[in-house]
Amino acid sequence: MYTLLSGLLRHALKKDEYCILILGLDNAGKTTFLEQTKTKFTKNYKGMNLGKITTTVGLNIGKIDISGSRLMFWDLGGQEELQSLWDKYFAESHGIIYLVDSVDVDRIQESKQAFDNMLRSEALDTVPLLVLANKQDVLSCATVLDIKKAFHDSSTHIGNRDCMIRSVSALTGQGVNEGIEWMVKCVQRNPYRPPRQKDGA
Ligand code: G3D
Repeated sequence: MYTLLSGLLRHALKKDEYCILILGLDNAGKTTFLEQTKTKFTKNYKGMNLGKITTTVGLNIGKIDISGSRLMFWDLGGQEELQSLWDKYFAESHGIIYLVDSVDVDRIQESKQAFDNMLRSEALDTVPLLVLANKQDVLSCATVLDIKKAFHDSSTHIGNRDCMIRSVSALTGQGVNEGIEWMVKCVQRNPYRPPRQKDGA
């Protein structure tokens, strides 16, 4: 009886888990975005001072629980030499959040190039993509329309997967909730990448 009950309890506590990669060039705001996301979606989370975050070198990991699922985030370093490691994580991923630094207009083409390289991977064919035009709190930044124009011809590689571009400020939190809520809906309805089952604790 105890075994049956504890088995049922374990089953009831299991959560669907999705792995979301946070990608983009170095300095795009990936780590700030991850910290902001954890702050917004984790009760009593006391994270880092968002203004004091330094660029991702290597890997940062975070998790949140939302809409009955768990999202595991992998924030990967965006330096050129680290971009070649991104594809090692593609097969395991359920969604991609790609950050563009809207202030550093001189690097928008470089960012688009890294994005196009990423899209060439067949391992991402069915994976939803959320492109975030970050740092929209800065008055002089490129608008989301400017970023859409710059990324326009990437759309030929997108195919049928869910894709959205939206504006965000990882620093102030503007647009973060909406982006994460869009992503969780996409991964939950994607039949091609079923979730992993994890204990809810
Ligand atoms: P990365 O992980 O992609 O390399 P970080 O990027 O999160 O380390 O951010 C790089 C710099 O951009 C940081 O500033 C950070 O504060 C800033 N930043 C990130 N997101 C935003 C944003 O939405 N608005 C503004 N204004 N700045 C942002 P420093 O000065 O530490 O280099």
